[in-house]
Amino acid sequence: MPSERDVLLVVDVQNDFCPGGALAVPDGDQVVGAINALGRRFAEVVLTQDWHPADHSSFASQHPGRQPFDTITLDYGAQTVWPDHCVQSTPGAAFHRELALPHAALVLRKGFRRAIDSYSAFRENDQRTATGLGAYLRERGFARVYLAGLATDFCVAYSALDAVAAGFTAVLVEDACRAIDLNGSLAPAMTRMRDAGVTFARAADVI
Ligand code: VGL
Ligand code: ZN
Repeated sequence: MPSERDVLLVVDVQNDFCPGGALAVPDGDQVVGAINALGRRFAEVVLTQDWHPADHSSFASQHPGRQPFDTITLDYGAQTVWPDHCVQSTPGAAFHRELALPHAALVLRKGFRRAIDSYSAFRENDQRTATGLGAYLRERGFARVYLAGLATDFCVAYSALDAVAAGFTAVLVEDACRAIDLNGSLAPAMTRMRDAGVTFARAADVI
């Protein structure tokens, strides 16, 4: 059972990552039921919301000759380019309509700087620009972060790794996440998390 030092971090459960969305994660909408059930067990819930300007540098459309899912080099290094997704204030950027976490105290938007993508809820892809979430959670007295949402191998994995790097215990609720699995990206993401000390749980074990 979660304690008062535990927080549930719900990553990017937005229309564009669900079936029919611009960057649909296979079965992405299937996480909603488990996340709602988890949410009822946590006094503290934080949501992240991928939130890009229309000309965001992670969009393939901004790089002539590039296709979605290509890898390009930006100032800070390699960056996968994606279909345009989660554009600020569009329906695709809205949370899935059945997500029911009314008590969530913080919605953390990320990826709003044109030149820097942000998979992680803690730190942007330049690996320097902090989002402030680590300081927020520490000041609020949390020690352990449970993670759920989309996508396991991108925003969830980067968030879990950075949670550990920031000194938190991180627990990935595996069946409350779904992966993009781009060119087999899920397996190495799971290995990196395990090696970093992220632990894995099933929603039924937490609920
Ligand atoms: C994500 C790719 C681009 C994610 C966000 O939420 O995992 N992936 N933007
Ligand atoms: Zn994005």
